[in-house]
Amino acid sequence: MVSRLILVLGDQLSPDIAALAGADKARDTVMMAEVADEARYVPHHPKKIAFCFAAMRAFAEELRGQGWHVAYTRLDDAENSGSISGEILRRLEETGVGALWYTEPGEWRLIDLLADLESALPVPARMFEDDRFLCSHADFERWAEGRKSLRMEYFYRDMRRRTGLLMEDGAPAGGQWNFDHDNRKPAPKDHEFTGPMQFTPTDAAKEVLALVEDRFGGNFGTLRPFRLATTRGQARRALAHFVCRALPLFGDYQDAMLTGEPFLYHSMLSVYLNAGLLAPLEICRAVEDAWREGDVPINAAEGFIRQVIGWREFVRGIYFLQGRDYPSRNALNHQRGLPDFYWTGDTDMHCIAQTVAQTRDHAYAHHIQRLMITGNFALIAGVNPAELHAWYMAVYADAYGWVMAANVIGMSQFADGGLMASKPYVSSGSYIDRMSDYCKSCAYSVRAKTGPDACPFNLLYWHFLDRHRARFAQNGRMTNMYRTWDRMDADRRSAVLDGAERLLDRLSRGAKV
Ligand code: FAD
Ligand code: DLZ
Ligand code: SF4
Repeated sequence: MVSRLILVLGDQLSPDIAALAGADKARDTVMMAEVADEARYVPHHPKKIAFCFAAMRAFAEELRGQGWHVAYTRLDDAENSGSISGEILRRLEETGVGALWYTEPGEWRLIDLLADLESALPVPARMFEDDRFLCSHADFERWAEGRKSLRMEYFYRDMRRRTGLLMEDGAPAGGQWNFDHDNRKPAPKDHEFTGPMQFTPTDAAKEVLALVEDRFGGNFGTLRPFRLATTRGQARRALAHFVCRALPLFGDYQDAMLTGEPFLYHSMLSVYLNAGLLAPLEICRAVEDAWREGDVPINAAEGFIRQVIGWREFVRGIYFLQGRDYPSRNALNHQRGLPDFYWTGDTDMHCIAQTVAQTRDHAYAHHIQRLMITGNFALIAGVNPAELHAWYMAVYADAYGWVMAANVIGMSQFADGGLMASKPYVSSGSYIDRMSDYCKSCAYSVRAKTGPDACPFNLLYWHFLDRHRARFAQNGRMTNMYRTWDRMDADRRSAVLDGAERLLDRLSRGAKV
């Protein structure tokens, strides 16, 4: 019988990952490698690199505990070749095994790299589909076939039926599929947030922190304090903590934003889920159980489960369905460079300064901050979507190609021309004012629509609509926006557009905005 080398990547830390499922502990060798190429292909936030390496080391120990033979390369090992392909070749030679098995990576970049490598390998290779997702490539292709536009809501209903989550006698629990209209409460006052569970770094994580500080300390983002879970056991405790402490109000305040409160009632579980420390059904069942026990309301349970079996699976489906060029699409032909304040936080716009500061400190921002603060600003200012995509890839601990592309290119920037969003997610400052307390402490006035202290979101929002009129004026979901703009008197409209032009000019010159 041929023995095999089983490659496990840094976001494949699940004991039942497909390539391991059919392998044999007695004969096969698992290989894992911390390599410079993966740590540097974008300038990842140091917390992401530390999380990845510490969780990889913990997973290698978990596998050894189960009786696997694991060949593990540390970043600072003298013989480390620096790349996944180099490490595969080295381990093949060292072990003399007869085949390479691996699970499909979550990015075309690595899929192509491994496919190219196959022809140079001395042994046959086999790639297994990543079945940790609830919707396979074939299922998504079947669902998408023949549809002109891809809308998450219909996909989500299929996923509910398929998984049976929150279903009663074939019908959605609570009598409706979606409780989003209950989930738009503005920023709560006088709440005390416990936030996600925090962990003292394990000894293995402490070693990694020193390594990352030394090698990647210059990247954007603060490494310490480091409070993330790095083992499966810790991640499960973080899940239990979320279900008990935050989930009951998750739905109500899902879209809210507050100064100095990065997490509110969000779970911060994406980092564990995307790396394989938790599984999607595991967390959805925990949420459903809490609802069945009467501990959480239906709008919270449904809202959360929709994100996981709906949005998460949907954005992955689009990434793989649309192919390699998807992240470089630019349907609105936006060419502006990413403003420096995305890295420095040095802006008078309090909403952006807050979002960037907590991104720097936690490698985290919640969905509405990503979509309606940094994403919205980039879209109305006309930032190049590929540059923005690269920024999101670098700064968030949960960032991987399969999940980022449709969120940035499709949902946030409308750069796929409306394949996944029926209208662009743009708003003026009034939406931000309604959902947050940011505007109260801002140098700009959210109420001012023109003049030097006018909120930049107010100016750029109308500028965006005006410059893209040919594309959007006929969009039924945007007619009210254009009606409001057209009803404004002509002097006011030109004052808004002039103000926006001046602001864009300041951005182009790198002046503080
Ligand atoms: P919660 O609010 O607690 O939500 C629960 C879970 O639902 C999350 O853990 C996540 O697994 C899932 N989820 C929710 N929304 C989405 C979504 N739109 N796509 C995929 N999963 C979702 N999510 C990532 O996991 N990685 C990314 O790189 C990423 N980049 C994003 C970029 C932009 C521009 C936008 C608008 C969204 C992005 N998201 C990304 C989706 C979402 O913002 C994050 O999943 C969420 O903020 C993670 O925090 P949380 O675990 O506290 O989420
Ligand atoms: C994100 C990441 C980092 C920072 N480092 C490694 C690494 O050294 N070795 C590894 O196997 N994986 C790493 N990863 C995760 C990969 O980049 C990830 O598998 C791909 O982005 C595909 O999703
Ligand atoms: Fe942001 Fe405008 Fe509010 Fe300032 S006034 S915080 S720029 S939305």
